[in-house]
Amino acid sequence: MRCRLIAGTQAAVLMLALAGWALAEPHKIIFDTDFGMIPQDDAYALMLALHSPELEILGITTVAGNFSLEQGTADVLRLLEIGGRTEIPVYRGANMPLIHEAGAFARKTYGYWWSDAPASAPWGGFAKKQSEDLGAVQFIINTVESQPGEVTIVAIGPLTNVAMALRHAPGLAEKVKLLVIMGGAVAGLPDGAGNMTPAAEFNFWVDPEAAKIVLRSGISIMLSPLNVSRKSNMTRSWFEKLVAAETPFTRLIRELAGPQYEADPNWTVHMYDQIAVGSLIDPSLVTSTELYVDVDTNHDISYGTSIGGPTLWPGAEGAQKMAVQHELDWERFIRMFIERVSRPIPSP
Ligand SMILES: [Ca+2]
Repeated sequence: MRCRLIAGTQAAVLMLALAGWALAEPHKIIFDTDFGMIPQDDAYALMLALHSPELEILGITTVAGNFSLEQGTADVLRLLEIGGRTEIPVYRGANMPLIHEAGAFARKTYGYWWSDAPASAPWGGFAKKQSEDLGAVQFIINTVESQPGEVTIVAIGPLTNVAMALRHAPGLAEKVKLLVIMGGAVAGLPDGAGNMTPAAEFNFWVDPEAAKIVLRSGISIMLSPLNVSRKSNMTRSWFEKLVAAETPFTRLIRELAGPQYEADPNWTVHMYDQIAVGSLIDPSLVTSTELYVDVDTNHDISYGTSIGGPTLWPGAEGAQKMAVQHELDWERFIRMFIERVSRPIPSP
């Protein structure tokens, strides 16, 4: 009996040691986001990141994209409050793309990146938590330079903040451990049509010049384009599993995303930023191909379009190779996502 107890204790100690080893080196990440409250994908992606011990969020940087900078910042502060994670600092970034000015098309189609309206109150009211005085670009520079080779940037909005950091701090690209980007659509792989124009994806289209600077910078990149997003399928059945538990996050999801499923039982949505975060947590969830990827910055019919190919082509000199995701183990991904997002949130 005593031997069994000792063996059991040793096994427990070994398991704890292994668990400790597995969690010993989480990815230190900067979470760069054009945030929007649920049902926006950035909010789901942040919930997943907050509940993943493989990731340590050093700070959140906001950028104009889905919504204005002010709205995105107000919403992300509120989500951190709901999630009981107000210790994570939030830094306000670029409120406009580098060059792209909003024309009539931008104003009547998807996205409020151009808006200068004051932020509306998030679900449950404005957070007590405030953003930091330091700007997002300086935070990115300071953080990467103080820990060279250790910081991963997860960029799930237009790449304006990252491009500005690279421009202001020569040599920064070599000090970033990894850059995970949700952006682009690659026509050379299946499911590569755009979602903003026939060929351009939203994040890259909002700030094509920034995307081109970042993609050509020499940073090690994992690209999560629309090709892989389109392998996801968030049906009502999965949604009901997601909101089955009772937590502050699932209550928020039920209230803000539930009506879409109630109005149409066949409603389904893709996941975008969630997959970028998930692929960092567990790279085996996605299949990638190494391609050169570049962005068209000519102000004409293909503005903001990303193009990928296995070898360089005329005009793409200076483009770099990166891992381009295109296949997804959807069922394994969504089961992980649901289990993590619906985990209990400790009371404050
Ligand atoms: Ca986003």
